[in-house]
Formats: sequence, C-alpha cells, structure tokens
Amino acid sequence: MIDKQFDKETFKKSVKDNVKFLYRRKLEEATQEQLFQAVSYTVKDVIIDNWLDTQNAYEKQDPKIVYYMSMEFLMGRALGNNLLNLGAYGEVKEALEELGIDINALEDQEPDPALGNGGLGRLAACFLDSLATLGYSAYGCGIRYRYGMFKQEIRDGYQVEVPDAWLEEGYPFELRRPEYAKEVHFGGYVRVEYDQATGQNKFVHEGYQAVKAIPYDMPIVGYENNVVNTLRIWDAAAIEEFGFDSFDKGDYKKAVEQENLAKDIVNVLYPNDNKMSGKELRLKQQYFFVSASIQAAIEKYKKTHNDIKKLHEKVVFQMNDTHPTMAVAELMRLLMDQEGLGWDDAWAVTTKCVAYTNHTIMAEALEKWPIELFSRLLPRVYQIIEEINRRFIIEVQNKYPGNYEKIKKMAIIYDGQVKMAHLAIVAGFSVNGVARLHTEILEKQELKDFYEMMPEKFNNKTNGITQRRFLLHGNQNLAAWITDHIGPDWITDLSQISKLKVYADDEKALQEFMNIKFQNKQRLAKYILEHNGVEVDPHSIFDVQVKRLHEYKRQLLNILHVIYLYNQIKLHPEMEFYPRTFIFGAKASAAYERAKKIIKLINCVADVVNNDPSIGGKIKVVFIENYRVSNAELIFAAADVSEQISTASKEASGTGNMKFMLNGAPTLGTMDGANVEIVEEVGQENAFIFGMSADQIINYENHGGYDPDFIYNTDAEIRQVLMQLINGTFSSDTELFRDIYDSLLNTKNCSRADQYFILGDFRSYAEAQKRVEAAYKDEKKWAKMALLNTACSGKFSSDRTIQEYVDDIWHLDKVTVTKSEAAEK
Ligand code: GPQ
Repeated sequence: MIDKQFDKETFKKSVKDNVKFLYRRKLEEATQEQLFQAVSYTVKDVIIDNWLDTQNAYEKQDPKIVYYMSMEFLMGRALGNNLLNLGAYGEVKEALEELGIDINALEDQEPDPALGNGGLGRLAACFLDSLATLGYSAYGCGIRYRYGMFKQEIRDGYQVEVPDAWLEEGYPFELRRPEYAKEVHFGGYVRVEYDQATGQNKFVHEGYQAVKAIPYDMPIVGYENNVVNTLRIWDAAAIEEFGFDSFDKGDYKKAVEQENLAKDIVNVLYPNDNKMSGKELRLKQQYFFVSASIQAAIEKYKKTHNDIKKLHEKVVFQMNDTHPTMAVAELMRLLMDQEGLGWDDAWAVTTKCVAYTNHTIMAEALEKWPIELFSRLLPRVYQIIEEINRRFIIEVQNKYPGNYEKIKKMAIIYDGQVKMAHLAIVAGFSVNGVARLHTEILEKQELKDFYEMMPEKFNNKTNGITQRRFLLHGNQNLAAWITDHIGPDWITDLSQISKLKVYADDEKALQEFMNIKFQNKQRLAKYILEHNGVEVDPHSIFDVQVKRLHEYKRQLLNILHVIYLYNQIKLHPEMEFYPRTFIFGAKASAAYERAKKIIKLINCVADVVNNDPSIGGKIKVVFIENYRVSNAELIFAAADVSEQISTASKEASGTGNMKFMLNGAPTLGTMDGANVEIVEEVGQENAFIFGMSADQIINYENHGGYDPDFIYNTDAEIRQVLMQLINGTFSSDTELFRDIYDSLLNTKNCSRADQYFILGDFRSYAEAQKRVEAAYKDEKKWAKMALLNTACSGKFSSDRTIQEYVDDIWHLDKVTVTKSEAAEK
C-alpha cells in the first residue's frame, strides 16, 4: 500500500485556503466551478511532490525513455482519475462530504480535455496511464489545441458543432514551462555552403519564419506507485512579443504575420477520424510539435550523455500513425545540421530510434502530401526526405533488379507526392498493427511489398484499455463487487479478473452482478432524461453503439434494422418482443455530409418510433448528444449489448468493444479488428457474431461480384425499409435521405453501390439480433454470459499491450519511485 497521501484535516484546510486566496470567498459562498478549481489545486499540490520524486528517481536511475508522439491525446477528465490513482479517492470523498460538497457534482464541473477524435487519441491516453502505472519513463508529446474536439449539439435532429473552449476557465492540471521553449522554422530556403575545414557541404536554412513552441506539462499519475509521468503539449507564440520594437523598425507586417502564424498553428484540432485532411495548416501542426519534441528530447539526453551516436540506447520515438512521421527527417536534420553527424551515422541512429504504429487500412486516411507544398513549407526536411528516397530506391533496385513496378509501389516520393507511411516504414525499426487480423491484412494486402522486403520489422500489438478509468472509476459499484470477490489485484493485473469465472454458475453472484448492471442502467436512464428529455425503461435491453460516425462502422445498418423491427411489430402486433432501447452516440466530422445525414436519420426514426403509441413502447431510440470520454464511462457501465458491426477488415482494432466487454456487455459484431480476439477469449457461445468475413469482403473488393440490387429486388422486407427512406415515413421531405438511399444501390448517382456491404450483411445481422433477444429472455443464461465477458477481458488491458511494446520494441527499464521525506511534509 502507498504512503498516506492525504491527511483529511489538512486537505480540508487547503481547500478552504484555496477558495480564500483564489477567489476571496468563504467556502459557503463559492460556486461549483470555484470549488472544482480549489480542490484541483489541492490535489495538484500532492501530485507535484510525487512528480518531483519521479524526476529524481529517473535522474538517478537513468532509464531509457519512450516519447509517444501523437497528434491526439483524448484524456478525459483528470480530477477523479488522479484521486483514484493516488489512492485517495475514498478519503477525499469523505473529506468533501464533511465540507458539504458532493464529489460527483464536483467532477462534473471539469471540462473534458478533448484533444483527440476517437480511438486513436484515446488509445494514447490509455497508454500513458499504463506506462506510469507500470513504472516506465515516458513522455506523451502533442499539441495544446486551444479548441479540442467540438461540442456536439443536436438541433432539430441535426448535428451542430459548437467550439470547445476548454481552457476558458483555466485548466488546473497543467503547468506552463517557458524555460523549455523551442524555436520551430517554416518556409525559407536552403543555402549550400562548402566547408573548407571538413571538405563537406553544409546546409543552411535561411529566410524562414520562426515560431516559439512553449510546453505545458500535464501530470500522468501512476496507480498507487508514486510515479508521475508527463504529457507535454506545445503551445505556440510569436518569437518576439508584438510591440513597439517592430513597429518602430517598420517590421509591423512581419510581426503581425508571426503572431498570426503562431495563433493559427495551435488553434484547433482537425475533427477527422480515419481521414486525411490535406490542409497546409495540418502539415504545420505536425512539424511544429514534432520538431519541438525532438529538440527537447535531444537536449535532455545531452544533459547527462555526451555521445549522440548512442541516443538510441536511451531514447525511442513511437509514431502514433503517420501524423508525426516528420520525426524521421527532423531527427536526421538535427543530428546532421546541429550535432554535426554525417549521413550514415545520423541514419544509423535515426533508424534505431523511430518506430511506427499503423491504425487503419482505409485508403482515404493514408497521408500523402504534394511535394510542392511540402518543399515550400519545409525545404530542408524535404531535401532530407528526397535523399532517403533516393537511397531507398537503390536498395529496391538491388533487391528486385529490373522490377520497376516495385519502385512505383514502394517509393517514398512518387506522382508528385510524399507518402508518409512509406517514410515511416523505411526508417522505422518496427512497424506494428493494432490487432492480429489488422496486422495480417497489412502484411498480406496493404503493405505486402514492404513486408516481403523487410518482414523482420513487422509485428502485432493488439490494443488495450485502462481498467482504472473504464471500470474502477466508471463503474465503481462493479469494481467494489469484484474486489470483494477476488481481491484488488485486477486493478494492476487484469489477467486476475479470470478468477471471477468460478462465479459463472453461482446464482447469488449472478444476481448481484445483474443488480449492479441494473443500477447502472438507472443511472444512465437518469442522464438520458436530463440531457435528452427521453424517458427510457431500465428493464429494457440497452443495446448500444457509441463511436465516431463513419460509414464503415455502419451505424446505418443498425438504424435500418431498427426500422425493420418497427415494421415487424406494426405488422404483427401480437408477436413476442422483448423491449429494447437502441442507444447511439457519435460525432461526425464537420465536413462529412453523409455521416451527418445518418445522424439526422437516427433522430428522425427516433421521433417516429418513440411517439408511435401503437407499438406500446417496445422500441425506444435515443441519440446521446455530445458523446465523449466522461459520458462514455456511464454508458459502458450500463450497456447490455455492445454493437461492433463494422464491415469486416475495416476496423483496425476497436477499443470501445473492450470497454463494453470489461463492463459485462456481450459483443454483437462482425469478425473484424479485435472482435476476433474478444471471441477467442470469451468463446463463440458468449458473443453474437454475424456477417461476411474479412476474406470475403476483400475478395469482393478485388474481384467484384457483389450486387446489392439483387438483394433489394428479391427481399421485400429490406426493400420496404429502403423505400421508407424516400417515401415520407421519417421525413415529410422525401428528398432528405435520397443520398443515403442512393448510396446503397446502383443508381445513376452512385459509383460504388453499398461500398460497406450493408445489404449483404443485413439478414445475418437481423438473425444475430434474434439470438440476442432469445438469450436475454433467459435471465440466468444472460447473467452468466455477461459475467463471463467481464471475467474473460483480462487480455484487453493496456497494461498488457504496453508490456508487449516494452518487451518487443522499446526495451525500457522499470523504475521504482519512493516518496521523499521532504514531500511528506
Ligand atoms: N483510428 Cl487512422 C482512429 O481513431 N483515428 C484515425 O485517424 C485512425 C485510426 C482508430 C481505428 O479506427 C480503431 O480501429 C483503433 O482501435 C484505434 O485507432 C486505435 O488503434
């Protein structure tokens, strides 16, 4: 057990003092917001002592450091999570009660730091939690966007994007570190200079615009181990404060430009998921945080080491998708132009320092930048990439003499574009996918040529999630129940949760397990009533699909099936039907028109179905507004059924699927991504699998032969559902859903009919849904299934994933941190 972190009385006094000094108020007069700030500052004080102790321990033990480079960190709220990881949640809750403060209300005051879109950003956040908990030295490196993921409002059934001003009130868990500021350069040109002394060319970057990168550090608290790691996110500022100086010198225009460049770079997170945005500003964002982060890493290394050629012994950069791939060329640049290494030495170090994770096979997500844009914005970096490419092509030619197809397919620069994935693979010493099936598809399909040429680089790291946020914090009743039955070890070793299996036939245990689920459903029903104004019955099946809105994730399949069920009930009012609540939550990228239409469709269907008295409330449809980490915690805890219904081969892994499983919701899904491994762990009989396999889908894609029109023509019930999109059933505007209708069939407006095989999988899905209903009706059977899902979720902890990254890729040293005397005062 950890040293005592909080003394209740000291804690209470500190909160009162903070209210007084920050706001000149008494506790009774403080607003909820002020109380949140005051309590957070008290908590931060405790964290800072551990943070210092961690720094000291790292300095003494000199472990290798991983820099996790990511455009996104979807952290979610910090207060509750920090308290839990400090081992102080219970005590603080009591202390607050004594002050008349409800900890839940206080936690609800915190804005969700939403510096990410979805799975990729949330994975980065889970990884940081696991790294700290396992005692590895790690930095998260990212951008301090002024506006994170937009807030979603639903108006008249449509998504409306509202800016997320998360910093408005000041964020208590960050620390500005101006002393570590770095300069980042854009534009200009490269002058080549012959150096008499060395006989080498020197490359001098001139005429650039400079931006100052200022780091903000956020503490990442390990679970009851005194470790506090750092998420370092960069803010941008003009190099010189815009003022009289430049005005007098006539540099007014330049000063304004610098100021604007800085403001723009960190202004907003691009809200695209699984899609590349070819905007110049995005490229600037990428280079900005990559350059600043690598400069800082080298500076830190050089403080205690003098041989830059051994950088790889103490430093590894993990590139979270291709967004930070500039790291390759930037590290080369710094090693050559700043540290004075020659090409070969710099390349030897770089290729031992960088590793790449691929998160998608979706073609529209693959990053390619026009060379015109790239070379104009980053002339020196571009020059280096050209040289990497030139040398790589020679290698390809040596390996496959005369095979020009290979060059065409594998070159880093081709057709006027820089292909970032190719750069990452050529320079990286490791290339990994995020679930077994995904990695296989990379090796056999998407990256086949690279796999054949360098198979030793490829490896799989199946994703995971942190049980500390998604069970210990999000589902406190279940967490307590589990600890009562098997002890607390599961909190830091999720494989222990398999000990619950002995309760699979224990009626009392099953009853308790389902009672907790019911309480969580009541809690969610209350949330839905308060936030959506819809009344739902916690006795109904909570069937949930929450994730980003994307055609490949097939929310459309789900809602079309709801329409189908609605038709069935209306046609056969006497038929047995177990009441079902279909819950959706999803943000669509602001520019993704069809995705936004699908949200509108879900809400239109909800309007009709929820208000049709003739179906006796058997179906309810709810769209939860503004799905994000904080309400996700409530939703996972309350779910009965986990919808994971992507077109097979398209979902690289999925991580929501794991969060549902952990909380005892069986998967209704395709054999896609990590679903495959979930079924392997829990058994076919405890999941509801349907649909075409990845092989079948890929086969259709490569050879054709899929014909949704045939299904439409031969299946009257499916035809009816599609007709209802355009006949006024769900909107008096019969054109409103025409585009969705057209996308599914070979109409004149559609080039790739039903690209995501919705009609092809429809019957199989409907049949799987029938199995869900039958299973749910058998209370005992369902309880057992739910409990076994929790009991078999051990593999899906991000602790396991991180340990695999450490063992196979990063080779970090484990560190222990003991609390110092000074900190105890
Ligand atoms: N993912 Cl490329 C995203 O969330 N955003 C992206 O831009 C890309 C991937 C997801 C992917 O779709 C999920 O299947 C994964 O579980 C997740 O990354 C984490 O690996």
